[in-house]
Amino acid sequence: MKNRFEDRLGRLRAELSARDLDGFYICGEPNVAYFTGHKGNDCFLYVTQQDAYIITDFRYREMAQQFTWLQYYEQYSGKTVYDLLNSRPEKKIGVEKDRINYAQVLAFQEKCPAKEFVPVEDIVLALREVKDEFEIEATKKACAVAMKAFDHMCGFLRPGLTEKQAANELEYFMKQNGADDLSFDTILITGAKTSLPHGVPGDDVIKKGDFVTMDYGCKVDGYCSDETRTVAVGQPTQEMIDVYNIVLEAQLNACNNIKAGLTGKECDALARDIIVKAGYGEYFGHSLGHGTGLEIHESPRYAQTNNDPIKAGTIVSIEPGIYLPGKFGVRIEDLALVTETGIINFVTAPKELIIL
Ligand SMILES: [Mn+2]
Repeated sequence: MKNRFEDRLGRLRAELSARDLDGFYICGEPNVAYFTGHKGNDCFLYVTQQDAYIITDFRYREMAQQFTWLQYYEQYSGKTVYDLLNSRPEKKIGVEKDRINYAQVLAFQEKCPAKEFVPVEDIVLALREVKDEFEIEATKKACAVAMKAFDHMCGFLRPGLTEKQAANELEYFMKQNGADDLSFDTILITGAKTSLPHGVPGDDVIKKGDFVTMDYGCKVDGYCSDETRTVAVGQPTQEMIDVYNIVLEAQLNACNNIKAGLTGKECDALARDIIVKAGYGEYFGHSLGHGTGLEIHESPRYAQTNNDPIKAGTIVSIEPGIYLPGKFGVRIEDLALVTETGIINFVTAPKELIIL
C-alpha cells in the first residue's frame, strides 16, 4: 500500500506530465515537508516520473534515510546537486519560481548548461490546498492546544501586565501543552493598539477597560492553527460593546453559511455586508479569511477578488474585524474545515464578549 507521501508524489507527477516537464526541483521548505513529513530545512527534492531524490547533507542523513519512498543523495564538497542533475537524462526541469532564489537559478544555469530550467507556479502549494485525513487531524490537534491556551489566558490576563509578558505566557503555555512550534509571531495587543490588525506586542501595559486582542496559533505535526479572540479586561464602553457585537454577527453569519461551491468573494460578503450595513465597511480593510496548512497563509482566500469556488476539504480561517484608528479594534477568528454542506469549526472557544 502506498503511504500518503507516495500518493502525493503521484499527484505531483501528473502535474509534471501536464506541463511537459521532465523533472522538478523542489526547494520550498513547506513543499519539501509535504513529501517527507519533516521540516524541510536544508533538504531539497528532485522528482522525475521514475525517481524521487532527497538531496541533503550529513546533518540530515539518518533522518532522510528513513524516507524509504525517496532516494537519498548526500551533498558534500565535490558532490553536489549539479552532479546529480548532470548525471540524469532529463532536459526540461521545473523550478518553483515563488520559492527558489535568484542565485540558485544562476548557479543551475552555469553548472548544468545542457538543461533547461523552467520557472513554474507553486504547483505543490496547489496540491496542498485540499487536505487529507492526517492533515485535518493535525490541524484539529493544533486548534485544541490553542483553545486550551485561550482558557488559560482568560485566567491570566490582568491590568498591569505588559503585552510582551502576556504574549510570552501564551506562547509558553502552548509549548508546554503539545505545540511543536508557533504558527506565526503572536499578536497580543491592548488598548488603542488593538486597531492595528497585525500589531506587535510591546511594553504597553494592559489597563482596566481595555480590549486585548490575541491572534495566535501553534503547530502540531507540522500543521498550523489560527485563532483570534478579543476580550475586555474590565468594563468596556458601550461603543466597544456595540462594535464587538457587529463583528460577532458578521463572523457568525459567515460560519453559518460558508460551504463548498460558494466563491471566495461570496464567502467574504457573508461577513462584509453586515459590517458595511452597520456603517463600518471602511474599517474592515482585509479579507475574510485564508487557507492554512503547513504554512499559515495558503489557498484558498475568502477575498473580494477571488471568484473561484471554494473546494470541500480546504481548511480556512473566518476572521472579520473592525479597526478604529486611535481608538480600538475587534477581530474574531475561527478555523474550519469546508464541506459540501457547511463548515466543521475547529475552534469552539466562546465568542460572546468576555469581560475579565
Ligand atoms: Mn488568520
